[in-house]
Amino acid sequence: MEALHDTRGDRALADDMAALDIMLRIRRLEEKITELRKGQFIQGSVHLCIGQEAIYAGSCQALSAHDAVFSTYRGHGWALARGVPAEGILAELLGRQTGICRGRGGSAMFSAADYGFYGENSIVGAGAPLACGAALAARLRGEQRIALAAFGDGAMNQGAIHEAMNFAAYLDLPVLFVCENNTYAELTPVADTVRDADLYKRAAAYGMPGERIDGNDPSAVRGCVAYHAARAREGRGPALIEMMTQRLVGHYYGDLQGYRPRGELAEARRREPIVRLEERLAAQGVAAETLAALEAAATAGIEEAASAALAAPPADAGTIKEHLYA
Ligand SMILES: Cc1ncc(C[n+]2csc(CCOP(=O)(O)OP(=O)(O)O)c2C)c(N)n1
Ligand SMILES: [Mg+2]
Repeated sequence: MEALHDTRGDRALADDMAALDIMLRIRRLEEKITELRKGQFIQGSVHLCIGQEAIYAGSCQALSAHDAVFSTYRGHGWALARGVPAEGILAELLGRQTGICRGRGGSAMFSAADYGFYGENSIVGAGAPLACGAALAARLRGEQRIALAAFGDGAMNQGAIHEAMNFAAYLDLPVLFVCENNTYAELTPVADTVRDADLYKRAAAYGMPGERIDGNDPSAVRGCVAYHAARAREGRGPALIEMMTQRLVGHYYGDLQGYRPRGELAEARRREPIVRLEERLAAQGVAAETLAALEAAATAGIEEAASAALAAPPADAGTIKEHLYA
């Protein structure tokens, strides 16, 4: 690509271009899921991550293939950023045999351990103790892996999150606690539920580093996760990273968002991660045609994945009792 030159150096620009590619593919995936849900090809509740893409792109760029990521029900973006094929994700949501969990997990509960994506979770806060388990297992086996537990601002008030943070800090476990602060827990603003909305400060109470970063800037996310991941790999313990962002859609598909103050969404769209990164790259000399080509490739890739997923056979009801533990 002719435009990979800027004052920050080729490496940073190449990383930003790669981040944009991931973010665009997540955005197109979520838009396609919206369309398929609207058309009732996808059933049940769907939680979209539109607006929060920089968190997934930047974080996953800083992780290694063997690290374990645990997300919430809002996990499609994490999965794609970990390298799970879009076709497998779409087929999963469509309940097809070719789904990444053969249609058993659906939108909110699929996993893909082969890609270092240890799954979504519909129980708010429940991924964090699981991440501690993965980190402890890695330590006991002498592996260099770290675990990343992603959860929302609302989850910060769940008991399981406090227990996990204390446990990880006390044992110096290699866990990154990533709080995706989109400022809402369902329909409730986080500021209405806590005395101190600087959530990252809670890290101090557990004796681990905590910081708040711009979660709409993939390079800020990448740098921060790389720093804390390296620290965790050296045996220096966990960290809490509060990533500020905003979802540009409802809590779930169908949410009318009447709880948002007037103008909030318009303002959020002005600082949304894809527009911002494209503006920055253009200012750094990346040609408009290069950016347009990246967008077109993302759209074409998701269209192709959706066509293949829709053409796949439905999940086989005869196998419903497989992989059950009771
Ligand atoms: C233990 C538990 N309590 C309540 C719920 C219902 N619930 C689903 S999503 C949600 C809000 C979570 O907000 P946040 O942690 O900020 O994540 P976001 O949805 O914003 O990504 C709640 C309360 C749940 N699924 N699990
Ligand atoms: Mg939230």
